[in-house]
Amino acid sequence: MERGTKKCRILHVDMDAFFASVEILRHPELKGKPVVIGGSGDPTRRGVVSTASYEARKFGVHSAMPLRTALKLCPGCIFLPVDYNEYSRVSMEIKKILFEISPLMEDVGIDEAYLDISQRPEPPEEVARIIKERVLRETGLTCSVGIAPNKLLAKMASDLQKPDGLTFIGPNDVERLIWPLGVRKLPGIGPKTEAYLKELGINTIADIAAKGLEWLQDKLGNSYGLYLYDASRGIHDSPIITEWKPKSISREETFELDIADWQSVARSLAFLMRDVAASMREEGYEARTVTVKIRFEDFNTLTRARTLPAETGDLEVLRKAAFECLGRIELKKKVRLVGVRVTGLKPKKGPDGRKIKSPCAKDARR
Ligand code: TTP
Ligand code: MG
Repeated sequence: MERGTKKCRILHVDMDAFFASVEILRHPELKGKPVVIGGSGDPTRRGVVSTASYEARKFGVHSAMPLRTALKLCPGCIFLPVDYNEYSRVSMEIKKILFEISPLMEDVGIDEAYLDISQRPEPPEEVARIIKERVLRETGLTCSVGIAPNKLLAKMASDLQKPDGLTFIGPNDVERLIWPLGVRKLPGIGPKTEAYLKELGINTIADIAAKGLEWLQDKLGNSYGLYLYDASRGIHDSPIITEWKPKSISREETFELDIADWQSVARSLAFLMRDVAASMREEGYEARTVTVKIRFEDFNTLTRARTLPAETGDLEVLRKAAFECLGRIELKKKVRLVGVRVTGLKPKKGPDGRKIKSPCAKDARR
């Protein structure tokens, strides 16, 4: 391994079973028990698993699974509702510690971040120990750390020995540590690409690396093919982006019972739009495009978007655009879910040209 060499300067931190661990902190009696966080916390109702403690994962429970399936797999699991405010608060504490370790920090989600640690005087392994120790002491939570020459390998490294892991991947470790993994472990490969690759006889990252660039580009397009060609060799050069800018802000609501009347759909949309506009204000953004999503009882899903002449944070303008989108969707079946998303975000600037951000701005994930 390339421990301690100058090449390993990117560190990725990912909290272990984040939402569940935060809940266990404030309900210590749940420690060591199978805990599932999702929706309203009632597994007989609709909703999906946000995350599960490692004890619950042994029963096959995982993120994005319907709560009802989780209940079937693990009737003894303890189900709790999502308390996003509390997780955001803890997330900010963690990011503060990481930022103190290195201001070259890229905040990529509620429970993860990249740090460029090349300016630190200590060897990388020591920096990782300091981080793990401070995060545990100051928040009571464990995290997993990956250290590598680039962001791609650092992220894969942090995932290799969860929970409470510390893993190095040097350029010479790719064949041994990365190639045997299933293709889904490569960031950027989702379930659809995984299924497609499987049809092509590609199951592991080594299988990708065995293909030529032309073959990959032919099957998967020029830029994605090139990404996979490089990534399967551990080659990746995207820089640390220190100013975090969300690509979108969205909210959605799944109804307890499918609804048939336009009024209820419209009411939900108005609420969701108001929430999105409040987040935009908190985060200090204006948006150009509003997209409305409607999922019907048969899971058929339609989206309609409206791009405005200029970025705005004005709730009335945003709401009007959202309703215009809704008007373009024929509600001939019962509705299961309503969602709204704003994209084309631009920082809102004050008269002094600086970004306006509410002091209580929250960290937003998906
Ligand atoms: P992850 O880091 O993917 O998962 P985790 O921290 O729960 O577990 P691990 O130890 O494997 O890292 O996501 C961080 C949080 O984001 C997670 O606690 C809950 C939330 N989340 C969702 O709400 N839905 C999802 O589908 C996923 C993957 C995560
Ligand atoms: Mg995590």
